Amino acid sequence: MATQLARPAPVGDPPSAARLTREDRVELLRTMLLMRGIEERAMTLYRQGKVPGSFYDGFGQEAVSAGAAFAMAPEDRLCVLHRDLAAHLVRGVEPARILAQYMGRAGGVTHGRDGNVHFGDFRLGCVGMVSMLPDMMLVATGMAMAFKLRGERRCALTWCGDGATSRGDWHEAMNWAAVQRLPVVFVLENNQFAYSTPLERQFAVDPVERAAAYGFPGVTVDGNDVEAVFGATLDARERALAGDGPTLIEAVTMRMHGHAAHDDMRYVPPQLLESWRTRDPIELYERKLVAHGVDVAAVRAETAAEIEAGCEAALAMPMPDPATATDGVFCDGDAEPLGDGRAPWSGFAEGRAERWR
Ligand SMILES: Cc1ncc(C[n+]2csc(CCOP(=O)(O)OP(=O)(O)O)c2C)c(N)n1
Ligand SMILES: [Mg+2]
Repeated sequence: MATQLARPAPVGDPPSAARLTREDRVELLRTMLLMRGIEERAMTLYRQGKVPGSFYDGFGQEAVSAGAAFAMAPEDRLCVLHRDLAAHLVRGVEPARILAQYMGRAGGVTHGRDGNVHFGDFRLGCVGMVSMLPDMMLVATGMAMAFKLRGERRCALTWCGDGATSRGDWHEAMNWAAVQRLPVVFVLENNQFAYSTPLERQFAVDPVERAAAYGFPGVTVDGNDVEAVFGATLDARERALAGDGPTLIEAVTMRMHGHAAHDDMRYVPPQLLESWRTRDPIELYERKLVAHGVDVAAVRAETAAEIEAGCEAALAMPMPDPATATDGVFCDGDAEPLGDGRAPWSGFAEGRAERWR
């Protein structure tokens, strides 16, 4: 059974999730709905031949990127992976720019330099994804090292897959972060598979246990419970900023689609998919918010309209001019210093991040 190695998730809200306001909760739901809707729309565009290459999505894993990104402050830095679209949305990347990115259009985040999931708007604090896995573990650790050396009170976060944990560089990052007590959070997105390889063919112990061997805490959360992911990340960030070093958070979830658009995932046992289908992170959260009196149908309608408008805008964007192919690829003159990553919509500016610290 592929889930054998995954520990049971703790029951109930983490205490820190109690700090979420009703507006925060609606924002979390909105972000997950946007991620799902954008990826569904992009899959259709892919099938229409408008998305070059392949297409990767995080269907069923929306809570992992939404919850973790939501716990981070504007000055923090996020290394966003291929199933973590909600993190870009939390930081304020608009649907039109994301859909344009997938289609390789001039208005995409990389202006057509990469028509795929390897992107990040550094002005919003998202580091463009390095495709070699798990190199973002090292990028996040390096950034955390820089923050510590400069005495800056900020934190780096990276997601990584279960497959990534078997690579040597994953262990190097874990070790160095621990030795230096770096302000970094590692979110292990345990989605039961690395391409077609199930967990029990990847490792003999749950990788969250490895954190203890390196000398820092590893915690397991229900990766389909957005507030559980949020709470664990918030705690890990507080630990990091207190100088107590890294945390490994294992978010247990399920990759509900194939590895990418071309993969029919016939290797996934149907009953495994069925059992996870009843635990869809968006449906679970909608049920919770209905109990809080939120008009969930209205939030759904708003996000659907936002995605449609974004898609129309992206489809109207031109392809990049080939003459500009190397523009922005190499650094001209001095490197632009990173700003504070403030996302205008996010409410960080209204002191929400202050409350969470
Ligand atoms: C070093 C390296 N080898 C192979 C790949 C191709 N590849 C991309 S995603 C992936 C599966 C990774 O599995 P996991 O880490 O569990 O992440 P998931 O896709 O399940 O989110 C592979 C093999 C890669 N990007 N980098
Ligand atoms: Mg995986």
